[in-house]
Amino acid sequence: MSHTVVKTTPIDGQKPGTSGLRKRTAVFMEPHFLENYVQAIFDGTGGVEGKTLVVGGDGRYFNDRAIQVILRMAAAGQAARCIVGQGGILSTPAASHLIRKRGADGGLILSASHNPGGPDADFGLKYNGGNGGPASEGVTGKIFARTRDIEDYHILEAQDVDLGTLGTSDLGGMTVEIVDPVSDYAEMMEGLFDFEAIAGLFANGFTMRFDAMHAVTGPYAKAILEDRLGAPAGTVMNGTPSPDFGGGHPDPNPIWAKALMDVMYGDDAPDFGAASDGDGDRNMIVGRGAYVTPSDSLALLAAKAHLAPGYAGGLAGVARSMPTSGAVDRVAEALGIECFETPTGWKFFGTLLDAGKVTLCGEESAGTGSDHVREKDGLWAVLLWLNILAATGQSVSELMAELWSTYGRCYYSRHDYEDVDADKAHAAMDRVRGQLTDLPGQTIAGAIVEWADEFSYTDPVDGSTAQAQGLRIGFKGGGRAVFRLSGTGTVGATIRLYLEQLEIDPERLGLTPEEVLGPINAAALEISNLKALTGRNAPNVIT
Ligand code: VG1
Ligand code: CO
Repeated sequence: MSHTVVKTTPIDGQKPGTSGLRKRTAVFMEPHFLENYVQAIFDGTGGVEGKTLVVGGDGRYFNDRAIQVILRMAAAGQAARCIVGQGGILSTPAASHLIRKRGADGGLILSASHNPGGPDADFGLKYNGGNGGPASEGVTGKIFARTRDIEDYHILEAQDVDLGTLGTSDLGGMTVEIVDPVSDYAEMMEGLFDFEAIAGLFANGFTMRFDAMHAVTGPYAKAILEDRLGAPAGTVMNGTPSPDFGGGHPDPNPIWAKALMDVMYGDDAPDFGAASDGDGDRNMIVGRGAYVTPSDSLALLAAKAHLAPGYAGGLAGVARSMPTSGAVDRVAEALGIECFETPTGWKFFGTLLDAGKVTLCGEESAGTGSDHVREKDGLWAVLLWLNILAATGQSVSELMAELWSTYGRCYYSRHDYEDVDADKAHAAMDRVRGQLTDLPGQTIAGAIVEWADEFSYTDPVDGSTAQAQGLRIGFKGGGRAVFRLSGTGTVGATIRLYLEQLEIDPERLGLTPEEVLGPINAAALEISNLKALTGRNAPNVIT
């Protein structure tokens, strides 16, 4: 086997501060592109010589080919060992767990998360550090810098590794270890939750549907829900990972998981429904005829986590991303624990989790997790919900009604304006930014602005800072609108408008989000002049 040094030129790498690189699959498949990025990751993290890496992905198109390249490059870089999920499969939370459990130096996770997959869709690659979490801003900065001055990459010339057979083999002096992607993860879940109580639910006729959306959680959900917990076969739908996710969009929200929503709002709806995304880190929770917003789910889990054995000692603290609603803040206050507000993106939770300051954290984008790994974890959230349902004997609707009557209800909605021309998107943001100091005190479309600012963050653990993390407008009466540009899109710019309104009046707990959020949406649109500036009359996706 010979080791080749290939001359190459810089690529259009990841944006600094984002965890990983997402591009069109065709771009990743261009000659040398993937190789350049992998070399940039290796160089940006100080080389791989003697290191142990975890490698796996969500099974999307090009997953297997890319893993072969990564293995040959890791061997050329003299890595000691690569631990690879069988068939190239590892969900993001399972990869995070494996890095931690095996004491690996880091991991490469192949996924574009909830973005569609296939030759004409998206591919992605991200690097997680030794704590199992997304690379810090410092590390992503070094990787990005390398993508800009890269001159060559190193690769071994070798036959493909058999990814389908468990066990170890040698690749140019590096050990390749193929492991079952599910078993370690399932074992960890069994340690956190009362599997007997959850199995008891199913044994007594409790019904559930889990929509794996043709993505990576299928094998995990079948192994845990059906095989270990005894849920009847068919509980897991769309459970076989497919390279293009069955032609769908593996984003667990009421729009893209419509098949599940139809079941949950139809006749004979099961007791409980859930879905997960492409790489298994997001979750959607829905009761019979009762969709739970991710912000409310985080609040409910914070209020009831102590009912699960893994959290019986209570929570050290909680954290939410800035655009996530304040529902969890109210629970934290009642529990007498601290609630941290971080910028969007899981990496900001990492330092808080590592320092033991928080136990639970979450984002409005359907990500919830805890200190058991350093990524958000879709199935974990589903199992914690099941544990709570089993322990309380209440239904999803009853639990939500109780949450709202105790803490008030944070009506919430996110409006996404996708694939907007980048200049136009920035113009709309600039227009809002330019008014921040003048807005307080003004009445706009009938809503009175109380405060407005641009969110910046100083990490309470390591003192690092993050600027320009979203434009916020607070209204009299507990309303809030936030404007943010997405960092994960692959085409054009996506403007996210996050709307929230707290209601504590018992008479106003059963309204629709549209009724309640209409006034602040109108005010936000007037302030930004979004429609005129972007030429968009309505958001593409409302969640
Ligand atoms: C989106 C979400 C954010 C999430 C990120 C990664 O980012 O808003 O909350 O952390 O995706 O999720 P953005 O920049 O597009 O708003 V996933 O499931 O890709 O790992
Ligand atoms: Co994801």
